[in-house]
Amino acid sequence: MDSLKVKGMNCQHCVSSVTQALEQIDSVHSVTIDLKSGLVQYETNGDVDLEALKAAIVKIGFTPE
Ligand SMILES: [Cu+2]
Repeated sequence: MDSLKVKGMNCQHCVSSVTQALEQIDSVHSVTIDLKSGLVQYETNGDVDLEALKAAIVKIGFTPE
């Protein structure tokens, strides 16, 4: 289980958007997000480029830390 913090999520729609954006990346699955803390947890199968993950989040308008 890996995690990162994301800023800018303020409702369940934001959570769904970020979840979907991450799940579209090959090898990322089981995305769990705590809205209050902005903590995004996820499982990966093998190598995932953290920068690609962050880019997917930025692309939909949120800010990874
Ligand atoms: Cu929202």
